[in-house]
Amino acid sequence: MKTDIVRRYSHNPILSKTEIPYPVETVHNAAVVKYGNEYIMLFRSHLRTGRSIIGLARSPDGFRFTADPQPFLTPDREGPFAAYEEFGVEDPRVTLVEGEFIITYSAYSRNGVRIALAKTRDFRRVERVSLITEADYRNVVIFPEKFDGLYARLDRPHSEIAPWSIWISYSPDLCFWGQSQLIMRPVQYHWDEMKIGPGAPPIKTPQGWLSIYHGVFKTMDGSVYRLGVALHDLSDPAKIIGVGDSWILQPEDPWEITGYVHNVVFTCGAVPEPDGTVKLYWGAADTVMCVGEAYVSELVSLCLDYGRPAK
Ligand code: BMA
Repeated sequence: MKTDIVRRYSHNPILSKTEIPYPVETVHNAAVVKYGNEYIMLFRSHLRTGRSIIGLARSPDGFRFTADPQPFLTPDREGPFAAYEEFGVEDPRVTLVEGEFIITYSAYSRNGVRIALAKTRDFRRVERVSLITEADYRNVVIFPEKFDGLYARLDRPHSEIAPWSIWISYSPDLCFWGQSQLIMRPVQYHWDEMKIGPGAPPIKTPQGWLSIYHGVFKTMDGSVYRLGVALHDLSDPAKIIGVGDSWILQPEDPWEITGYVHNVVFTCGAVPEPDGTVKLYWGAADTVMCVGEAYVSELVSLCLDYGRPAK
């Protein structure tokens, strides 16, 4: 029996390579936001070179998406971003802050993986702003509100010494970031013991900021990517109020278990709805996009009632 707190949409997967009007091999790890009367999805696709680009799809209801005829963001060929996007652009996240959609994505190159930040107001013109990390950072999500006048982000540096943990940093202008602190670690012999990383940009709830993150567990058959939840203090997001002990989603459907990378559910976006539900989007096996629904209050309860330590 499936007891997931996230109820999968019955017509998953909702977007795959056959529906994209230009040649791609995968459709996964997508950000989704509401803009006007539409849901906008920015999705990652592998090309046949093995490198990735970012496409855009639109939907009237958050379930049925149609891709635009052209990709949305491909590696820059000149200018300051070009040297860092040579191997591709991956895993976008989008947050609406003060009327602007802020996009973060992984920029891959021979110099490592960095996070680039871009802005758009209309999902037609996009302006690259800054490369906001040095090498070996991934999974940057921006909070939708500022704290004491500063933007805040969660991210996940790579480190061979410390476990791969979630950090917070702040910025006055989206370019310069600091006051970094480690706020959440993987827990040993737990479903997230190998590494954790921010997933969807945090969602405001009366009890705190709800963060949906991914956790990885190493098995004899490779790594398994699952999703979990954490709750951050409303006025001080560096403070974690609770972390759910159990995962909220794990690979179960055939397209989650088998694909480009087996046993992966990976989120870059979730859309809270006025009725108290959230639409959660995830890339399945790095191959197709899926959606499910959950009650925000149930995810919050999981953090508060069945917690594991944050650190
Ligand atoms: C991570 C990233 C994600 C990917 C996941 C599973 O390290 O590369 O983009 O979805 O692995 O392959």
